[in-house]
Amino acid sequence: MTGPACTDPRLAPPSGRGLDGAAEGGHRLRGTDSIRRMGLIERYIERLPFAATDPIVSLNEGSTPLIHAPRLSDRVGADVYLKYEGLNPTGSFKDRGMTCAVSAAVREGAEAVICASTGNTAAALAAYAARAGIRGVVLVPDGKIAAGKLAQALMHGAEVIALRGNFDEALRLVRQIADAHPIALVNSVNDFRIEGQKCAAFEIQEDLEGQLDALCIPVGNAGNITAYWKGFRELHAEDPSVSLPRMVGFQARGANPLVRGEAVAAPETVASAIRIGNPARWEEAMTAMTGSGGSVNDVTDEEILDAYRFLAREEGVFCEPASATSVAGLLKHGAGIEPGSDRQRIACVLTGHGLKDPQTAMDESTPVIPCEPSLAALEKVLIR
Ligand code: AN7
Repeated sequence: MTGPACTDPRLAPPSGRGLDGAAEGGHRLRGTDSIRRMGLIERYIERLPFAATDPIVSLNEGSTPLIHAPRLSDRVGADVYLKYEGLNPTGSFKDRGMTCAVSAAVREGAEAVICASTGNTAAALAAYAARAGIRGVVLVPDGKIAAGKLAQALMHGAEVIALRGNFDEALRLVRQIADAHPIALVNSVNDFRIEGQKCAAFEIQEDLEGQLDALCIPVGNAGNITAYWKGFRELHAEDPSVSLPRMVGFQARGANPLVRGEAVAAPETVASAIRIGNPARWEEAMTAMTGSGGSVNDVTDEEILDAYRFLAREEGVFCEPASATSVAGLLKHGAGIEPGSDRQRIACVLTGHGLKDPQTAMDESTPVIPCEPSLAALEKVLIR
């Protein structure tokens, strides 16, 4: 596919050069095709349950950057990278699973999709349902989802139902309604979600040439850790020289069923995205962690917020509180590095963008500085 040709004379630069501004024999901008971000299914179609002729619902998700974090690396004594999933189209990793789940639903003739959500799945569902031209319905815990996520779900035209209950209750209800009515369930209990999300493991191993030692990841409903582990295992099965990293999961202290070994009836945490007490992929998450030599631990809200501020202020990377759980956990518990081993490579998954939750960001920051419009007033506040 090539970009549209520029035929509109109003867009032509005055010198009579082309839009790329190149003089005869001079530098020419490359075609947009060569740098275009390919959609996830298109990029990994050979590893996904789709055929080239299938209807694909995509917003060019995936291919997110793996950013080296020098200050975090210093603190940990390893090479730490941030998988910045906030740069997906709706600002979270959920887009990877949603392109697959909605494409499959459309292939099967679905006219509506539904999910329960702590916010990000709702935003992703809403966008992909809009793109597909089908009905989108989301059940969210009333008053417990971040403002950005609610704005997205509403703006994309989903029907947003605020449940007077928590995520676990919402998930139970959507499972029942999808069993009884022709509406496709696209929570991560849907295997297409896992298929899409496993591709993030491929991207990391491509970027690190197959030499990742540990993956630190927040765990809520436990779909993502399940997906990464599947992705890593598939690569390793094809080529044993590609490492099988330790899967190191972290939960918030107030929503830590995997750490306790029992469901949490009334989960509570500032990291609203992972305010989940009874994860759907519980067994698979435990298999990922134990099978890889990893572990599961928890961190307090204060530790999460410390990591959240640290990432923004010292690494220049703004993620939402739930995402900072991976870094808070790494700082507190480590990632299973043996003393005396070679310098390790660790990736922390930053699952969602900081702009998702503006309220927490402002609560955790110093206030703005008021100033009258004069030089003297500006000097007074700036020059110390
Ligand atoms: C930013 O949107 O469950 O362990 O309904 O939004 O795969 O559940 C969100 C989960 C981590 C946990 N970080 O991933 C939902 C939802 C962010 C998230 C998780 C979520 P899973």
